[in-house]
Amino acid sequence: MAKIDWYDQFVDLKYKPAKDDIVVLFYFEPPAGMSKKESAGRIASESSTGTWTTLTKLPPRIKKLSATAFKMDGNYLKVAYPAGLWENGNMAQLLSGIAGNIFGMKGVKNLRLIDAKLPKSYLNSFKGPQYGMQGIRKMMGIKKRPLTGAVVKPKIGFSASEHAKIGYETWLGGFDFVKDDENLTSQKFNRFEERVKILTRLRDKAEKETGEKKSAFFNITAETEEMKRRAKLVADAGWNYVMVDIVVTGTSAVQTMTDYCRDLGLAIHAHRAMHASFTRNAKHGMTMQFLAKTMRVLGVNNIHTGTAVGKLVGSKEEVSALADVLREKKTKAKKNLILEQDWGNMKTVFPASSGGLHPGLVPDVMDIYGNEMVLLISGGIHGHPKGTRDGAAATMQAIDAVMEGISLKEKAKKNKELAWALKKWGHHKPK
Ligand code: CAP
Ligand code: MG
Repeated sequence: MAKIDWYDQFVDLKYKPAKDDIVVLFYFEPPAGMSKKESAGRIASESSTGTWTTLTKLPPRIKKLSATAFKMDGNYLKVAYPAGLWENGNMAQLLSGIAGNIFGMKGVKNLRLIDAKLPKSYLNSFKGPQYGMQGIRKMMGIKKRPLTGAVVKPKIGFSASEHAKIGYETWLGGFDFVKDDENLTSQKFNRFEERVKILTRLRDKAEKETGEKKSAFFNITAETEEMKRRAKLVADAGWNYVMVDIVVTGTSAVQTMTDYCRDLGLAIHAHRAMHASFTRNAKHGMTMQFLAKTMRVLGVNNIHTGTAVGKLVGSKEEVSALADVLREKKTKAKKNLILEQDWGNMKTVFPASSGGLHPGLVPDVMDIYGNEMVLLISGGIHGHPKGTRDGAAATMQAIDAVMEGISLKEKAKKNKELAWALKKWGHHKPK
């Protein structure tokens, strides 16, 4: 009786990956009644050239393009994918292969894509970030300290002029960026054009008064042609950043916008709203580490990476692994968290730490990230007893304290804004 399936041809525990193979690390659990080997064969087959049954016609090329499950270590599986499977420069196609049908197979009870090691030949088919962290620091005139920003809060509901005034207060308190929230775009009460126009005027005022470069992350999230229109409007008003919600807009829209913004001299701040729908479950979906890797390859300049101590999930280990993916020239492997990755000349990306932060938590976050990050404190400045400007000032004082190597308590003795912040929040870790 002819064999009904050929999954076993996609498993070879003696296989040594070729230099230009893409190697993917998965966490997997076979369903009851199926061996790990049978499940591994299904993963490698369905994400490359196979299907559920043996086929009558099979040109010799197929074997060369087929993936190989080559290493199993408990519930961790490595699969090697020949270079010929992938279209250079097409990130969406990579995801439709290694992060496509396989999540829905009955041949796995759980499956999580942890990381993929991209060979130079594939990596070089993408442009990556146009500025890198050093380029952004140069653009903003900030040599060492973390860059700072705040979302106007409540996240939705202010008019454009009310929004802009809070932004001005944020800048006068010493912050670098005023950020739109992920779900603020161009609603009736706060039209995008209006917001840009008023903030442009107040930016010039704030720069004159402070002598510092001030910027904003305008959320251009929309249909792609509309995103281009909004990006152009922002660039024409002399700004250097826009923000894109990279999960809800999608991989190809992000690829379009990084190219379009490159030509406009605009950096992209990547918000990751919706990521937790597939990154949060430790047994199924995809890690934030891999999502962050795809975004560095596509060329965003900052991306949200969590706080470990704030209101949103993400462990200290995951947060520091994420920082390694974004900031290193050669990312070292961390067992079952990230694979090694030689980034060649691809520039770096700022991790953005945000979510439930306030001045009292600045040392905790800087302990994880050091200075090379964008620190976003929003409710944690607008909720300051003396208002936004003092909230921002309190945060800058907390950053200074960490960089001077003194405690916040010590610093607060001569900095009343910080003292007020500690009086309200202390070291509170929001849930
Ligand atoms: C934070 C925030 C950010 C989250 C996103 C919010 O505000 O603006 O969107 O940080 O999460 O809407 O919650 P607060 P992440 O500072 O007031 O909490 O950074 O994990 O992607
Ligand atoms: Mg937000």
